[in-house]
Amino acid sequence: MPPFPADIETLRNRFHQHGQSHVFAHWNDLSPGQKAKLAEEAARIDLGELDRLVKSMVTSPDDAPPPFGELSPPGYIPLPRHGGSSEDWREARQRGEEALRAGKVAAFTVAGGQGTRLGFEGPKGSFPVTPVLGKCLFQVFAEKILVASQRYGKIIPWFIMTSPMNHQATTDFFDRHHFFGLSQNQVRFFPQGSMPAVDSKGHILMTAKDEIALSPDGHGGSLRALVRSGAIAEMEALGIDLISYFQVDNPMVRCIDPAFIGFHLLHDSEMTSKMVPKRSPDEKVGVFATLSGKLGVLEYSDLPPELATATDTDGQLLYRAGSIAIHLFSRDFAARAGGAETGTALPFHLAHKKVPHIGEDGMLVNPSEPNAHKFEMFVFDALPAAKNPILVETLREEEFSPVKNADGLDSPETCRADQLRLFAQWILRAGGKIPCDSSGIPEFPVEVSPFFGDDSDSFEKSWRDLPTPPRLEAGVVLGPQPFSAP
Ligand code: UD2
Repeated sequence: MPPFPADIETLRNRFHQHGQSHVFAHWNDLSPGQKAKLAEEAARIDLGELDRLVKSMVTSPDDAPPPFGELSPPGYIPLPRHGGSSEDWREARQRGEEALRAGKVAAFTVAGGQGTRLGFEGPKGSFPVTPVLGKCLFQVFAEKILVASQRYGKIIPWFIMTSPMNHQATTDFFDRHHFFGLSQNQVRFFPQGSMPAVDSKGHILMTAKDEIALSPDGHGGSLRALVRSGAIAEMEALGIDLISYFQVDNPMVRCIDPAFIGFHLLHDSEMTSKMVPKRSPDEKVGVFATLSGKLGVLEYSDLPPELATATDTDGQLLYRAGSIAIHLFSRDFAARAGGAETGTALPFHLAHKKVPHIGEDGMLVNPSEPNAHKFEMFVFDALPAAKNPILVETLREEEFSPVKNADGLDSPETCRADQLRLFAQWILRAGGKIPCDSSGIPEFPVEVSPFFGDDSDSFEKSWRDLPTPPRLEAGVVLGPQPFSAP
């Protein structure tokens, strides 16, 4: 509960002691409702943490430490078609299936981002993505999780991290759509933390007299939010040992992947990540690298160009292991990295952004240049602390096509094309016929429901079970549609 009105003096004093009293500069002009709102926002800020971050990163940053120590390309488990052992993949799959049948796995989606680049009002998970029915991202994940729950005979709980800014809108959306066929208690929502934006002197920016410039604390905030929200404790009570982590922006992700889970278990790993070979040196994904002996991720902007373009003897990019933000966490490790015992374990990164704010006179200033520092944690920074972290290859065309931008790369249009290509591939591999252009996109849109197939093998099985091959034409949807698209 917000500390208003009883504790308001204590709260204001605290802000005063930390040199942030301007947050309450317009207090006397505010209505009771506005006062309550501001007090509630202010009470959420950890001023001690903010002081430390401002000092070390904004006002007197340490003499730039080298961004990384000794760097080398990491090993990974390749797919059988790229030289991996089919026997190892089979064994991993079986091991993962055992864990699923034993009810050890939960799905976890980070959906707290603001989706600014897409320019979509509302939680990003409510964005329509599938090529015929226009199902939204949340519905796609819900159906995949439902299919996996049925396949392995165990309810797979789904944890969804929202942010304070979109929490209510997200839970309302699920309510309106009857949880897309999942049972309501299979899904848990919790908001991540937020951080205030500060100016170059470390002063908290205000977007209005009653509003602090807050933004979510990054997807790395998911680990501490898992701990602080009680989600980790709940998982423990449910007997969940493994957390299958993915971002809300990628409808092609295998939310539940037995081989991925199996490799994690077989290697006694605490954190396992998927990689795809980078498309080109300048593709905007982080790369996995061994940094001073530890596996980690370097953001694309931090990889020096000479390393980004370096090739090995086969002519492949040396640093090709692109991070597509799909990870598997052991629950105990997530609890540790989320700071259950030691406080925040992940470092913060600084972003320099334009943030509209009010001046001393209370008038809104729209900056033309970046004026604000924002603090964010990245979930992949947990990797170096994990025991036996490993990388497992996956195919981009099967598992990665995020919706990030309104147009161009990683947009609704590219994501639609990638889904269509994958559906056409499944149809062709199963022996069906569908005319496609030279890039593999079918000449008319079709859609495959996860209930019919969520990968090539399950698709082929359903296809074979059909009494007669279906007539494929524009707008055909293969599989039952128990829930209408929002
Ligand atoms: C991220 C990775 C990039 C690559 C790419 C794959 C970083 C810094 N970069 O790029 O290397 O793996 O994804 O798609 O991570 N989110 C929250 N809370 C937040 C911030 C983000 O839940 O406070 C979620 C957001 O809803 C989305 C995901 O995290 O699902 C990705 O966030 P992003 O769009 O900021 O990451 P991006 O595209 O820069």
